[in-house]
Amino acid sequence: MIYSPSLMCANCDNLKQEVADLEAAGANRLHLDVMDGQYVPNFALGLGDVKSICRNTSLETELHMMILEPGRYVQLFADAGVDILYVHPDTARDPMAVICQIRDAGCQPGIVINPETTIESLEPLYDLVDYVLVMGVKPGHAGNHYLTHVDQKIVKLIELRGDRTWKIIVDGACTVDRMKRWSKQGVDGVVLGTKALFGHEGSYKEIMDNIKRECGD
Ligand code: S6P
Ligand code: MG
Repeated sequence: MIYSPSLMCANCDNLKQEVADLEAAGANRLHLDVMDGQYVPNFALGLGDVKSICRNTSLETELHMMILEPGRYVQLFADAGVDILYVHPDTARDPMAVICQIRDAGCQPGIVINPETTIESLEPLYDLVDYVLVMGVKPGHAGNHYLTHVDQKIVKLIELRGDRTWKIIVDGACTVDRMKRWSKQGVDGVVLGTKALFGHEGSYKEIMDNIKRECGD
């Protein structure tokens, strides 16, 4: 499993130390949420945070763009040092062009499936990307409640993928119980937020060790 802690849930007073602690705890990559206050009613990490995190980690970084017309900012994030860029197809006039832009900028592209978006409607895009990020919650905030119909979508998406090579990552309300199930079903990675990692008793290392014991390494 790829375990990707969401830095919007970390202690923003001390991001550099948080990054070091998450690395030492065994995180596989770092998840960076960027919001524009329009596509979703919130703001999360800023460009300065993104640059600082990329500068201070040896882990891969994945940036989740919750912004309208994200094509305008692909190069900016690539220059900031981000490795993977996720686009919500409904934010772009031409999502395929944004995916190509991401590759041309030297990053790996991913698309995001919102809870209300059907798996079938994105079929033309799957084989163009390296990652498919399935939202388990309405995007915009950490701590949102899990939408149970997503369970079925995950199973369906794994089935539809067959032996194709893009990876499936789940973002939002990833609890230990759900991660354990998804891992057995064939999900490749999860975003760790407030449900499993941040704000819990114990060090990041202790919590991550337990997650890996329960859900697989
Ligand atoms: C939500 C964002 C996510 C959250 C993360 C929070 O819009 O895309 O990446 O930061 O999922 O996790 P949790 O466990 O608090 O729901
Ligand atoms: Mg996210």
